[in-house]
Amino acid sequence: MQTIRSSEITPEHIYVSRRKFMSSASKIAVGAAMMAACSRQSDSTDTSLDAGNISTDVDELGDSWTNYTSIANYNNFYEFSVNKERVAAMAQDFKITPWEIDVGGLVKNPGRYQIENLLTKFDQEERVYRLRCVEGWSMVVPWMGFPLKRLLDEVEPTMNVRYVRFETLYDPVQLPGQNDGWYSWPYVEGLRLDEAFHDLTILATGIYGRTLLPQNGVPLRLVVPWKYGFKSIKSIVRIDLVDQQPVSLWMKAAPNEYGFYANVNPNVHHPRWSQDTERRIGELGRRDTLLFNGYAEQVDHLYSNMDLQHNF
Ligand SMILES: Nc1nc2c(c(=O)[nH]1)N[C@H]1C(S)=C(S)[C@@H](COP(=O)(O)O)O[C@H]1N2
Ligand SMILES: [Mo]
Repeated sequence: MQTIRSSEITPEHIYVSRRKFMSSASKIAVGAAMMAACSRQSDSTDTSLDAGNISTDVDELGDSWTNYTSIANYNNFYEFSVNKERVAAMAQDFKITPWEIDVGGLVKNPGRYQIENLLTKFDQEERVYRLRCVEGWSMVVPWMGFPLKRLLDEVEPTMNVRYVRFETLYDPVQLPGQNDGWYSWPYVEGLRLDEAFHDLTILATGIYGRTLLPQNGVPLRLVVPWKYGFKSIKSIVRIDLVDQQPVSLWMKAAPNEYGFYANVNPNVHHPRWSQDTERRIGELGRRDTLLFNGYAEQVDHLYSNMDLQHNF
């Protein structure tokens, strides 16, 4: 990580909301974590044993926030590299200005949004969520962002809408992984409309009160905390409201391994490995994986009439 004064890289709106956020009870914890994050010039790839780990705050289950260095250096972003520990370095020069997001499809008010306008239009709030990768590791991430439903309300979905489809930037010059013919680019993901409108579903714009780093999906990425991490598509340029279930990049790559729903579920195993347990980054050993990643109370009503073995 480069040492840059955060005031140089943080747009004003996030800086302001961070100040608001830092005047809360977690002021000291966040301050300490940010100082740790900013002072450490680390290219360390060892994310499991970090002597400088300052996770002084916890989520609603009492789990410590994953340290900023790990969140910033252990990434899945195949457009840059399939090697998690190389993504951060490869993404450093990712150019995102200007960045526009088209929101359209079966809507009354399709729109093209400049990222700056989205950031000022919607209050940015902090959401601390567990992120569970389908590969069997997890983190606790203090995101900044806003509920996806705010944006969807703006464009006014029509009666026929049943799903939302998301697309990452397609730019094989900047995103060299997109020259890999194994996958069908650009990265595409989808949600059912009720999942998209759920309050837990956010568009994230920051982490630890700071702007997102390129490797985390700058300037805008989806976060759906009860689903496997691959649903949380990065660097979004298009959002369409549609009537057909979208086919994601992962469904195309391996339909028997990656389903549309991708809910975190220890009772439904990946064909090649168990989903019973996970490795929490920064901890030794493994811990049990929770149904819907620990958000069952909030989301199980969405799936009450569904066979989750079949709709995996
Ligand atoms: N566009 C895009 N989005 C993506 C990915 C990707 O390769 N490309 N990887 C996904 C996977 S598998 C995970 S686990 C999370 C990782 O997010 P993080 O690197 O911010 O922790 O991003 C998801 N979003
Ligand atoms: Mo993942």
